[in-house]
Amino acid sequence: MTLSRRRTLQLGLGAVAAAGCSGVERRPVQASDNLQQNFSVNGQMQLKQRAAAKGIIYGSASNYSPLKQDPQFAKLFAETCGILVPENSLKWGPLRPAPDRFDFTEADWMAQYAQQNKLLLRGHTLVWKHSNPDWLESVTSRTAEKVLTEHITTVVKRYAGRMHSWDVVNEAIGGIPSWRSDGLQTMPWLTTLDKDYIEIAFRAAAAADPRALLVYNDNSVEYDIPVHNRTRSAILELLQYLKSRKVPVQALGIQGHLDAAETRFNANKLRQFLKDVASLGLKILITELDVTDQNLPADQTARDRMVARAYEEYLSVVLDEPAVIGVITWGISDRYTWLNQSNSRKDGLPVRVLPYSDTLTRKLAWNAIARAFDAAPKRG
Ligand code: 9MR
Repeated sequence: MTLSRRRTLQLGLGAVAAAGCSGVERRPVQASDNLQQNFSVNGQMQLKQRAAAKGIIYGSASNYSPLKQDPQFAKLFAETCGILVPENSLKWGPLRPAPDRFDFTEADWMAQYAQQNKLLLRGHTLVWKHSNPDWLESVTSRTAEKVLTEHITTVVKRYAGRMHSWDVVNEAIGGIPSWRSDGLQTMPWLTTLDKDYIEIAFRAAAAADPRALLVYNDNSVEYDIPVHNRTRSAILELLQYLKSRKVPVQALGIQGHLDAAETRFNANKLRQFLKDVASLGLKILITELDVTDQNLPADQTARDRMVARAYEEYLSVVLDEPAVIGVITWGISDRYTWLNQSNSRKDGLPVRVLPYSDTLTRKLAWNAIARAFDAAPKRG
């Protein structure tokens, strides 16, 4: 097994923790939990139009091959979304097969798809601990700053003027607890450059494209559980530190990998966190929203309702905060979702986690998202 493949598998475990299933016991979920809730939606507008009516951007991540090889999906994607995030094509792994080589084949195709379909484009991600090529392991403290800066400069310049925003640094803190008091997680750049890797990355990105919104993106902030409580504090401290050093970070990306079986959603704590972030002068984007149904009962009607409820409950809280300017789901259809691989169900039933089913029909999750946009206050 190659190192990158092993990393991808490990990611599944990290992401489960990120989704709030960090081994803490949960109340068993009842199929009858929310049968009274009404998910009715008025009118015919698509999600992107409902969001835009409130001054909010809605869109989704997608991999390259579904957009390239599945015309029915590609058409639905363009109808539904206002922004496209290449799910994997801009990560170091696909982009940097060798230290002296870049492969922009997939990313360029996706940028062109976005342009042809009048979608905004969002970059994910310039620094992450996963999906790195094996050769990155051999970068030393002596060369690290040069390697990191050259990568960011080349990639960001290539799409300069065409990127709405960039996830400059992804998941420096969220997920498994760190041994450091600042919460930063072990990864190659921390080993070679210590905390400075974050500042170096943001300054390089700003110099290469002064127009893109530069985002610090992270997970594990939604629930009232120890790991999420710690993550919220550590992210706030990091953002305060970066602002105090005039580092050009302009927004926080909150991934939003939710768990429909998690009952410890604390709206007040989340609202306070969003307010604290906004008070630093930062915008907020929900960047990877999805709702795992891994621990829900098998019954499809009940499952769809519980997933929908999690979407609506979460979005109705975050969209109340005016600093939240965009919502991106991590996929639009159950046909293509990482949760099919990483958080699949023990009973083997296909997951039902995104707004459209695997046959590309709307589910209650679609209604829930539409309702949250319809109810959101209009941005100024
Ligand atoms: O959905 C992505 C999956 O296809 C990849 O195999 C995986 C590893 O690169 O990354 C997944 O996306 C992750 C995102 O890049 C960062 N936050 C967590 C996402 C889900 O694991």
